[in-house]
Amino acid sequence: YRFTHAITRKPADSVATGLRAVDTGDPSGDAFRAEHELYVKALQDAGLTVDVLPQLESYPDSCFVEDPAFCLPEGAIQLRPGTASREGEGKEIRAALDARFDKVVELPGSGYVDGGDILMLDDVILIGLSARTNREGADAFAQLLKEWGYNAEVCETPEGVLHFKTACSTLGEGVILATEVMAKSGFFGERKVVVVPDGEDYAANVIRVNAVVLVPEGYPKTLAAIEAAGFKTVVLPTHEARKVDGGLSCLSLRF
Ligand code: CIR
Repeated sequence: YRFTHAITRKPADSVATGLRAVDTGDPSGDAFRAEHELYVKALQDAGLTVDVLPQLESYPDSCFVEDPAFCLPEGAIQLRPGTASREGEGKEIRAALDARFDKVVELPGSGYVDGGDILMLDDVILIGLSARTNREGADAFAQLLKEWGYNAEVCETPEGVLHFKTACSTLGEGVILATEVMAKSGFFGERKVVVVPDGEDYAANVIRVNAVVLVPEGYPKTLAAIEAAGFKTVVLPTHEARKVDGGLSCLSLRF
């Protein structure tokens, strides 16, 4: 599958107050925007037309555009992020979705789904229940996907993992990258899994964009494992995003 477009949003200065499980210091808006520019450039180099939405100070976590929407060739789904400070981000991204898709629908019902909990595999879309994605939201989303002709399955994100995709990614050609805990979960059946080497769990969140896999800087063992599995890589700094539990996938919607 070839992506042609991405939607991103410039990090705001308010990202300094972004949500995080463990405080390792506040990210700086300036430093984050510098890393974000490299990220946008890497998507462009991979062949994508990239929309960069303006920074949105009223939503500190709004640069993580993966969470309020999900995009498929058939259309886009406006989601309802499952934490109070982010719930309104679905409405904020709606116009950008409408500009790129003929069909845009809102997640039916009143449940919650964060895009970070949705993993697209070749033959199934996995939806992880988490502190952000609840049963009502996941079931409504799965139902919608079925109506669109997709196979969807709801599973439990392992304890202590923010989003399902914090701990796993699609590398392409049917191969998954996953932390050891996620690899042992049984969610992936007989599929080929590259396990993230010890101590590098953060690097489980990578993105395959056309010919390359974007990998966070500072995880040499994971980088080597991905390359050994036959994938071409591009390394990007994510030091500011990491301070607020963000990674490479969270920073864009790709379609
Ligand atoms: C949050 O807690 O919502 C943000 N600080 C980080 C969101 C990361 N998004 C993702 O994993 N999809």
